[in-house]
Amino acid sequence: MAFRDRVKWGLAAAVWICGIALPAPSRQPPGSKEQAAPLPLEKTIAVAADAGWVDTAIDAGPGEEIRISASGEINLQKGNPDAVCGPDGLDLVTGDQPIPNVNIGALIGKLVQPVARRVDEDSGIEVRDEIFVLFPVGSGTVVTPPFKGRLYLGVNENVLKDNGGTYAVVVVKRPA
Ligand SMILES: [Ca+2]
Repeated sequence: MAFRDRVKWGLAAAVWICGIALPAPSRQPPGSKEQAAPLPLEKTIAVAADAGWVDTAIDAGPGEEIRISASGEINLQKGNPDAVCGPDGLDLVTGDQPIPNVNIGALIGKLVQPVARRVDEDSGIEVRDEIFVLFPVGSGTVVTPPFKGRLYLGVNENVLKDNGGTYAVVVVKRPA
């Protein structure tokens, strides 16, 4: 258990290091004091259709605004040309997807705030208690987080392992 935890933290640290190492666009000349407000954070994230929830490594909370736009095409059932869709999903609502009233295959988001971690005494499995909110994204949306949390992105479908393709998603976070 302890080793697994260390590995997880190690991966998380590596992601942050990559994020810092990326060249950041400089939009103001050195020494300029006109733009004191923090620059918006912008990130491009690949959401593979078979990946489940993808951690954007973006934390946000009240007072901030998250703009999300998406493009690309996925297949909800490899080999079936009728199951190809874009970020708005297929024009089909089955009621058996993470957000029941949103098109199957659409890009969706989840804001997660961890509450506690505990180990189940019987199974030995680590259980994470969390509060979260799901919201539709589609090809684009603007979200004002109701609480502080981590942003995840995924596909509005429950059977993911037969999926193919990837959505390209751009997330911009700035003060609301
Ligand atoms: Ca599927």
